[in-house]
Amino acid sequence: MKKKQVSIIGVPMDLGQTRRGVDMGPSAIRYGGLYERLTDLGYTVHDKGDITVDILENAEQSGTSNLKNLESVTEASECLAKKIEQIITDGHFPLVLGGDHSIALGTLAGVAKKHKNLGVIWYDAHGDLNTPDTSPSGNIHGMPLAASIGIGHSALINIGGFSPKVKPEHVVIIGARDLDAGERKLIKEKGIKVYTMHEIDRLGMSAVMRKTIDYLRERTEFVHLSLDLDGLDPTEAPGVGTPVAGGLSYRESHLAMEMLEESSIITSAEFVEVNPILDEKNKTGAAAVALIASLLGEKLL
Ligand code: 6HN
Ligand code: MN
Ligand code: MN
Ligand code: MN
Repeated sequence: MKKKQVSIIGVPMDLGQTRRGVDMGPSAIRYGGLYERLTDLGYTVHDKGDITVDILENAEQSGTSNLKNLESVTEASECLAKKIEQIITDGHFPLVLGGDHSIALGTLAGVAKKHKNLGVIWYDAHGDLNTPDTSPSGNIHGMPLAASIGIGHSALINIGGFSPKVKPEHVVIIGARDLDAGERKLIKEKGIKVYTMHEIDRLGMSAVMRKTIDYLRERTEFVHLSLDLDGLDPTEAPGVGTPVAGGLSYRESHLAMEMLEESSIITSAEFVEVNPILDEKNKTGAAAVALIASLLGEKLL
């Protein structure tokens, strides 16, 4: 039997927001023992290293929009998209390590180029559905999901040379608890499925994941998981730049990964927003590793 192949790619990106240190996220996840954890599961692991991202000191500021570091983010996204495309062409599972959530622009461009009829699970405290007009911050990490459904700044929408990457009705957001006014409006207008913390508390994570899996199975052929560590509660994942209280527990997140693994629907994944400067002894990096291992088949027994 052919061994399962995973290709890892790190994106040391901190230009989509303003808390420095998240560019060290890929290293923190690697130091958490990712390679060994995956080889122990029987995977052949190809760590492709990190893509090159401008440092803040050298990032160009064109001043033509309110988006911070737009040129540098766009450039890194184009580069990431090409790498992801190649990984999928090679028949490997793409696993992207962030880096702030703006990197999803590039990941989804690469994935969507190869995988038509794509679904997306956005596991996050936030919707990341802002546009230049609705963003309270000008931070691009609050915009990648909007751009991926085709809404927002043209430079972000057109990464990879096509738009949209995913249809709004093929997106499921899980864990939301901090949505800006413009994001709420967009969710209603576009009919995006959202399981906020309210629904998760009422229904339980098991039911939410069952519904999510059924929903995407009926509508899509491939599913990308974009997991922002701030979806977890800050007590269990303190190393994130935009923490929001009242989040998903480590146990709920673990169950979610196990259910996704059992369902076999996930065809690519990214784990983002790990900021080791804000972390406590790499707790968040270690949580990311454990969740990745569960997603890729690690069992308790
Ligand atoms: N993230 N909604 C806020 C903004 O600035 O647009 C926060 C975004 C956080 C984004 O955590 O990936
Ligand atoms: Mn996010
Ligand atoms: Mn977030
Ligand atoms: Mn907010």
